[in-house]
Parts: sequence; C-alpha cells; structure tokens
Amino acid sequence: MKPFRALVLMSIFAGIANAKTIEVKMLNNGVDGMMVFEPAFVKADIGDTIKFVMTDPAHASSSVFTPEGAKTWAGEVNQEVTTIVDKEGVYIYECLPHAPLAMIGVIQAGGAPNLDKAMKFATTYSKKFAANGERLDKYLAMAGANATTKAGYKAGSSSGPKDGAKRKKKRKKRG
Ligand SMILES: [Cu+2]
Repeated sequence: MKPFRALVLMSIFAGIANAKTIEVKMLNNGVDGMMVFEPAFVKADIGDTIKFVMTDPAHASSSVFTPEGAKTWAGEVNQEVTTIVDKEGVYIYECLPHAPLAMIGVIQAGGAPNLDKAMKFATTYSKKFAANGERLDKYLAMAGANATTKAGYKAGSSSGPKDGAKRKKKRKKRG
C-alpha cells in the first residue's frame, strides 16, 4: 500500500508548505486610477491567504461573489482583513464605500471553473458602477486568460464542469 499513500501525504504537505500570503493594498490612487485595490487581479493557489492592507484610510474589503462553498469575508471600513481562498475559482470583492467607483478586485485561486458564473454575476453587479466600469471586465478577462483547469475546462466554452445544480445561493447577502 505505502507508496501511493506516501505520495498523497507528500503532496498535501507540499501544498501546505507552499501556501503563501499575498498582500493587496487599498489605495486612493493606483495604476488603474482613483480608489483601487492593487494588485486588483491576483492569481493565487488554492489555500493561499489574501491580506487586504489598509494603505490609505476609509476603505474596506468584502466578497461579493465566491466559488460555491468558499469562505466569504466582510471587512469593516478601516479594517485590515485576511481570507484564505480555500476553493478553486474566481472571487470578486469590493470596497463597499467605493463600489460605485468600481473599487473592486478579482482573485483567481487555481483554475477558473466558475468563470462563466462570475461573468454572469458581473453583468448584473456592474450596474452599480457610476465610473470605471471597465475594470471588472478587465480583471475577469485576466482570469479568463489562464482559465484552464485540471478538468481541461477553458474559459469561453459554454459549460463549465458540474454547474447547474446549485446555481443561485450566494446572492442575497449584500445589504
Ligand atoms: Cu475604498
């Protein structure tokens, strides 16, 4: 029995050892303009920690779209918040006070099997933007650019793996 099991354990430990923390700054001014997260698109591995750093005051970070079953987060204004991206897929988050200015960001953990769902969500969600509406499209496109998963799913194909059944769920939360 051993060899296989040892291999599995090794890869689990390797996974833990490789888990890293990625910092995202909350800024009044950045490369993408005013009121931004930076970097606004993050390519992470599953299990990485994302730390939202209070570089400038009056910002916050809370998730608005996550993969099915993933942890959500909701930071207060002026609060540094961390989250572990424990499920594969695309995460979208916002700064609540500056959401109308599209102060939002995208994290991709591993592949992007839920990219189609994320894009669908973005269509409705982006109606709240009064400015900088192109940001979310841009960041989601970055996720799309490397969206091949282990299952071989590619962004842009019409159906992701195991979708459908548990569609709507995640929605209501926002207040
Ligand atoms: Cu903000």
